[in-house]
Amino acid sequence: MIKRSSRLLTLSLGFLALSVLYGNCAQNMDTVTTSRPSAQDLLCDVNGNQKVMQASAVSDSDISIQLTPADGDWADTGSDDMREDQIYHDVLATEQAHQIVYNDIDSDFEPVVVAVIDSGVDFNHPDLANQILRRNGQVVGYDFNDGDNQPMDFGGHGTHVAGLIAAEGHNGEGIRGGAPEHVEIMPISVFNPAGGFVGGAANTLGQAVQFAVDNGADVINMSLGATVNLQRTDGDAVFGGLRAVLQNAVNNGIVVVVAAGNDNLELNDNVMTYPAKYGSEIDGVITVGAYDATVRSISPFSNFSPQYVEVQAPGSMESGQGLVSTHLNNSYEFLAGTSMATPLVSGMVALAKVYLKKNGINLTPAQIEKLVKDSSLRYQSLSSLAQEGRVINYRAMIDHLRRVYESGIIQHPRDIALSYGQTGRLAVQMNEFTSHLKFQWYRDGQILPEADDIELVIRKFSVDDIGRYHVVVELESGEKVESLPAMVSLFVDDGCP
Ligand SMILES: [Ca+2]
Ligand SMILES: [Ca+2]
Ligand SMILES: [Ca+2]
Repeated sequence: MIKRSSRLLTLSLGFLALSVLYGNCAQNMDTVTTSRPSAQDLLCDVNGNQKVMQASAVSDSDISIQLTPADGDWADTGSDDMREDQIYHDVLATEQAHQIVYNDIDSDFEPVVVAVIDSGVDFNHPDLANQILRRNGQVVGYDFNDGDNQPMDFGGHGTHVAGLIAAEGHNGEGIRGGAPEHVEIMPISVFNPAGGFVGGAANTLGQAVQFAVDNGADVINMSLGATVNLQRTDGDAVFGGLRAVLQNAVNNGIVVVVAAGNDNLELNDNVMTYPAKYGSEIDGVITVGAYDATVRSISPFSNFSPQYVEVQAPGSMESGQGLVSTHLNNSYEFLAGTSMATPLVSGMVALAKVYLKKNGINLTPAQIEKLVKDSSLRYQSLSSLAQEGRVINYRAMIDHLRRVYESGIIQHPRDIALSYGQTGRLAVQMNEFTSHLKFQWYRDGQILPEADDIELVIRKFSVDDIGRYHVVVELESGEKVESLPAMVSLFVDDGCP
């Protein structure tokens, strides 16, 4: 049965619970205004994203991003019958990333595990049942309310979040998640049926994160939090223990993705959301704000901060309408919130982890956070709302990962001109993910026997040194990468002053 509805959910379960606990401090804060991005926003994307996206602008109000359309199976929208309602996949170029990541992947690939710390997950939902982590037929998860290992959802929030991450793709049912294959959900329920945290929030969340660590999660999604008036409550005194728990998760190789909250407030010295605050303090914990993927401005409910919000992801469509995902009783609902933006980042991180695992590459959570940030688009108009106005994009992330990892060489040697007797240097710069390298330099195609370092130093330059140089780099995988050539020539003083 498919139920369609459309509504705005600006307060997610966890935020609602703690707003009550700490009082609503939103009353007299200024509301935020944003404008549409300028054409320049798109043209200034980082690190060659222009190769992926060509911005064309007629005017500031008429901007389109043109992407190479997906083809093959992943373009087949009919196989998930609500895919056409998932406009955010078009915005994020999700399926183009799927084509690259899922190409030539073994059917027995060991899945990447995303722990969803939330209201539980309906692990029998037809679009999720095959996407749940199970061992010996039992769901691997925990319910802190019942104290059992059956974290069945009662409110729908966690089920919605889980679907955005990993709803099954191409199964003739419903939607598809950001990482719809080879990713499994570990449901952990931390709420009571009234929507409050079980026990003390910091304590329960700490135990939930530890459960995820102990049971082999690769990613943790926390679409929850507490917004605290810092004038009245010392937030770090309440949640500081959670900071250590998150750091421990990162030390165990887990990327943690956290929602910025739905109070429409600027996070600063007066008001702060936890655990969102710890994103800016820990490399490997990522704090996510919501933007409206249709009009490319902040979602009307999202918290914002150029310091504490690290990236933005779609949290609403068309000025506040929700994103469609799985819900209770085999249904689908449209919900909006930073709770929805966060799992789109978790799904992207999970997809990156699938790609990395498939290729035998091991990145730390800090490196993955850097990848997410470096590959983000940057909208000038969002720069006061999130660090550098960053907005995630799946295709750009995978392209960035491939470019940085697979080429090996980030910077090729440059032409130099030397005077007689002078010393000169040629060098390549390798990406940070490549290790155990061998280098061999060549001049005019002839091997230079002792030039086997990342840098080639030419001492006491003479005419014999003139030529066309390149280096061959042998990667850990055994693959060899050849640099572009650089010319070494004689510097001629033309006599000018
Ligand atoms: Ca239960
Ligand atoms: Ca589906
Ligand atoms: Ca961070």
